[in-house]
Amino acid sequence: MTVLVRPKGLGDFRVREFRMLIDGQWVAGAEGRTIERIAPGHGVVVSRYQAATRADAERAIAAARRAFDDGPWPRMTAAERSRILLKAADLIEARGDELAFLDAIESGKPISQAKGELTGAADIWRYAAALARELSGESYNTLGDGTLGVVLREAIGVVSIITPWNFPFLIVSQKLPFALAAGCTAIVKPSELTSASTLVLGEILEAAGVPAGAVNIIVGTGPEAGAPLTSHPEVDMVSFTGSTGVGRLTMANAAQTLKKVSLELGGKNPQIVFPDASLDEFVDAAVFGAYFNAGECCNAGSRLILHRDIAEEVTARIASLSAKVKVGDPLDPETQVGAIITPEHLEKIAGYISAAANDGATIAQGGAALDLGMGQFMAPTILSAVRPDMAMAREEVFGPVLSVLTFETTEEAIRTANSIDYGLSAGVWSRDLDTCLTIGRRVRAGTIWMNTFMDGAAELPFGGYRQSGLGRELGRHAVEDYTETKTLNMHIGRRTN
Ligand code: TXE
Repeated sequence: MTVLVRPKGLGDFRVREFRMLIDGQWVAGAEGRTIERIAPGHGVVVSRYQAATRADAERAIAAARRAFDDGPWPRMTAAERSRILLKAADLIEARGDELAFLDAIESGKPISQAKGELTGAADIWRYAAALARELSGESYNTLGDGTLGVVLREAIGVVSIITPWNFPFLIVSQKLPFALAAGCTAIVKPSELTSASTLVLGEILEAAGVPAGAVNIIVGTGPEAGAPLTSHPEVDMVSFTGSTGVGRLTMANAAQTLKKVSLELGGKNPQIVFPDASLDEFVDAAVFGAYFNAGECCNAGSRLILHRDIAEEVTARIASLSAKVKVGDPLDPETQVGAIITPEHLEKIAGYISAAANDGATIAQGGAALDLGMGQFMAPTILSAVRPDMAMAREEVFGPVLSVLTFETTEEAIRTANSIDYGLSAGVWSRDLDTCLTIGRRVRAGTIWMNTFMDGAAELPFGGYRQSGLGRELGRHAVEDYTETKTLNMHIGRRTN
């Protein structure tokens, strides 16, 4: 039996109304239309936004362009930009409870988890502030007499930042502070389902001293407000996190004017487990890795590849631990798995489960939606006897659903792990160093966890192979991603040949 935490409702909470931030002004959309967000865990409207049209997106792009071409932000010293980013980090922490609350009610994630994400996000802003002062180029005085070569790193210009609903504040924090550290200006479009915390970030950046127009934030649907940000000729780069399908569209749009694109897309991440692994630790990590953020996570460890000798025992242990996971009210501090983002998404998850069951998979735990009186919830689900060719084994379900596949030889495990279009992350569990390193080198994914899962740090690059994306976020080169390289080739003295 799943442990249920029934939502208590939002008490005297009042719907929050938000405007957009364009050129330092909090404005209504050109057409005055609004978007309402219904909280996935409580079933009531919690936020109302101004819906941006193409005209609003173009106004925001023009503001970011002016702020880049003529404004103070790109012309400040790195030390000045760094100081402002550090102030922003302090203000994020000061308003951390409010931001976490907004992310929890709009996305349905547990409040305890949202608070952890806010702490992590503030740390990323500080890391970007430190990197701002490290940005440097190269010089060559070895090119022959009288020649000096200098390689500069210049801000790439105007950056469009488009983010999804699953980690609203964390994902914008993986992009915007690095773009700002480089001296870029930006237009940010959060998901229309979870825009509140990003709009509050706009207030924070104003208070920290980011000049008008350097960061513009618009809210709206993808086709209306997002698409212009990916195709407009005055945008120099697009940094996108979301589905692989929209990532592909973004790249095609950006190709019209050959913009740089950075894409963080989907994943269907394998965890390969050998019989010599510490199974106690693995079972804990498997449950956490699969159900964290209700599985609405590009890094979800949703594809277990278990050695045949331990498959039955491990599946039974995971099923029994899964039954103890507390599912329900995102605002209850005890909750471990919150609500599903929309009713349509819940249906999509249920559809994947029934298709797999019809195709021969066995539901070892869960398998159905949970009626908690308000909002939409899904029971943590485990499917065993999943074959590598099933959609359940290959596609991103984006729900609390774990598939169990099996292997006999290391080669077979590697082949299964690499057999899909994604390559975001993977895990390997074994006490044998050779085994871990063999998997670590041969599985094609951007992050390989060994005897752990889902740990991260601002210092460690994050991103995917193949259709999981293009480019890396975080890590010490993160600011460089938002730059162009310029060569100054100089002759010293009189040129004689
Ligand atoms: O993502 P979208 P959605 C996956 C996951 C999920 C599915 C759909 O499988 O079930 O994607 O989620 C904006 N031009 N991931 O629909 O549509 C959109 O408004 C420009 C994986 O939310 O990709 C939002 O701001 N922008 C993922 C952002 O793109 C457009 C995280 C992402 O929306 C646009 C989220 C367009 N034509 C979902 N259409 C991960 N890897 O973490 C939409 N957008």
